[in-house]
Amino acid sequence: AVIKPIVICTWNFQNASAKAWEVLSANGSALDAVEEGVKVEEADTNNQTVGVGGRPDREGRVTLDACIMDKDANCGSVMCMENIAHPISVARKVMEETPHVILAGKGAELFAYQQGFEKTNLLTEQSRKEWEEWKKESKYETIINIENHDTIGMLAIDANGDIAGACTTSGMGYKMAGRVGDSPIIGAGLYVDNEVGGATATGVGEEVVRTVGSFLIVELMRQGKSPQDACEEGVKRIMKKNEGRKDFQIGFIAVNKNGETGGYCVHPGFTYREFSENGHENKSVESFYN
Ligand code: SD4
Repeated sequence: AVIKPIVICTWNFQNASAKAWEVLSANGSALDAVEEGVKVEEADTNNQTVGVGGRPDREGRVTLDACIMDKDANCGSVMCMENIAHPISVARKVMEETPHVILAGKGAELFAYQQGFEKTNLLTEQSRKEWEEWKKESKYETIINIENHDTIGMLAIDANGDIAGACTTSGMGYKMAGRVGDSPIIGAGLYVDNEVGGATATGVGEEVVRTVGSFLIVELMRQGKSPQDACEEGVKRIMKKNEGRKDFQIGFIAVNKNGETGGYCVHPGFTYREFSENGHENKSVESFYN
């Protein structure tokens, strides 16, 4: 089969997918493409769900989660890390420079400094003000699709046909201190198997962790399901454990080895961005509820 590079990412992250496509079309690796791609969103201070500018936890601290996975099933992850602007790059360093897969909290931050990352204030004026406002009532609830973005999860296939993925988030706004979602957990927020394909998730992480969602979707593709059918089954598996519950959103996207893609979500509103030689498109996704 002819190999056609492709990149997809959760939500309509146009700049991030364009950056990844730039890397892929210059014959770069899928691994470089997903790292460079999601870094665009980590750096964007207007995006309050990823990287710098992300919403803080209840104590006012911005704590970031990210993971990355390559074609050889190497993976790296940082969770609950403060003061570092590009958690995805630290996750890649964990993968490449340590004997470990996950570094958490202060240990992850210390490792980042040792690798030459600079201390950065992640709390923007905007996010600080909104947190002050939130504190007045301290009412915690998850809100569906409020901004039409959330975690960025990205999957790419390069000119060699190799697959890599990355996932990065500031997690739920006003989460409890120390809370970790699905995004830095290999198998939950992201999974790549170079023989089969990859999957990644956005939305309420607790629900994705319960079913090890991304791993499930890749395994379903291994058994012969299309990326679309596998994503649908992934969401249905979650909804089976949450009968009647409507108060959370989850979106999955997936790509298989042939470059076919798919996505599915709980509530309408989730989209994914696809970039290939056929151009780019913001794809709307069917949902469990309508
Ligand atoms: C998480 N999937 O931490 C991420 C993003 C999120 O509401 O904040 N969801 O669960």
